[in-house]
Amino acid sequence: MAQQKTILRALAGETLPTPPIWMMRQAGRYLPEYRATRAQAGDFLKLCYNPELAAEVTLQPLRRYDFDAAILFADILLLPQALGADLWFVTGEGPRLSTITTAEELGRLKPVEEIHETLNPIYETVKILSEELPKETTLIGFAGAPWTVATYMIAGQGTPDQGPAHALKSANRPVFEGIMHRITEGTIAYLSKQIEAGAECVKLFDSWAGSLQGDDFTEFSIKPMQRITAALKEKHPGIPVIAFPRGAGTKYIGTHAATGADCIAVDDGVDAAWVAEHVQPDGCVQGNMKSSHMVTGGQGLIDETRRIRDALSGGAHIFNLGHGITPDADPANVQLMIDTLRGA
Ligand code: 1CP
Repeated sequence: MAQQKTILRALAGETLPTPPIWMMRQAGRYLPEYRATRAQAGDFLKLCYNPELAAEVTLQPLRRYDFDAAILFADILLLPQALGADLWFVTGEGPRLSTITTAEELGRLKPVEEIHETLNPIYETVKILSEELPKETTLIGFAGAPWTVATYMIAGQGTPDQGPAHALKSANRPVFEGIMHRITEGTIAYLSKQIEAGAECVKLFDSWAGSLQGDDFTEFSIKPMQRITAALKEKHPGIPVIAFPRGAGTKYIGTHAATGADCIAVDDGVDAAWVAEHVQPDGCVQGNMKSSHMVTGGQGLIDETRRIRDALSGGAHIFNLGHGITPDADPANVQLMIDTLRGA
């Protein structure tokens, strides 16, 4: 039977009359119903590990908006936790992890086969969603790309310039590469299980790819994503992969071929017309509306939605933001974006 789901058609390279749409962090703090369910769960991590409630928050934005995809509600830092790192969230500040910077600490990480003991509830969430989602909605699974996950495991928290990870890369290359290798293999195992549980597409978030310069970008952003993509496609033929090397700038050119991904997600640091000329000829692209329009709304939002849609109308495109929607966004602006995209 011919593929009917719009997201999967775009991922296969089809140019659609109107691009399908979903939104990074579509389940999140800008929605009052999300905040209520998180309170019911107790905290963010309890919400991630509660399959019924995680499925519920995944579905919440779909009740409000006619999005074409749902993204599993989880976090990229659950894999480090499954590998044995301590993980907690400080309210108002963000994630904290125990750090891995020495051979001894690397040696204490759990083997990849043991991650599922921690991650089984996530696969259960995927299973629930694959049963409950409307038939036209695509279910997206995800993980962090190895470089981005490594930056958190090495620093123990988010960092403005990923300094600690860059420092370890220079000071102790074997330990740095050992961490990258363990994350890469763990990500393949984690995403394989998500696919077996019902994810129809997976996305790799390399949120901090932009701080990798020169050969490092190829070695530590592109190559690990290529290895994961190839392994997943070998195990699950035809599974579409979205790669998001955020902040790549001109290095977005050629990333479809270099990663093997079906779609490249682009942030808002590159112009849609430039993306149409230099990236989209190689395959589907996703993005790249500024998240701030979800706060400010109005004619600016309308003009930008049309501009990006029209600039990328000559090829396969999934409409999305360039990064996640922020907690201060107005839910009404999301509806305005969808109406504008599908209207004149
Ligand atoms: O208080 C809360 O409710 C926590 C806020 C929150 C949410 C809603 C965090 C903490 N994670 C999430 C969910 C989440 N994270 C999803 C769910 C699906 C969706 O709706 O999109 C996804 C895909 C992520 C991915 C993620 N987590 C990334 C990659 C994408 C990106 O935003 O760059 C990163 C870097 C993280 C780490 C993380 N988790 C949470 C925060 C606040 C952060 C960033 C911390 C930092 O760098 O300081």
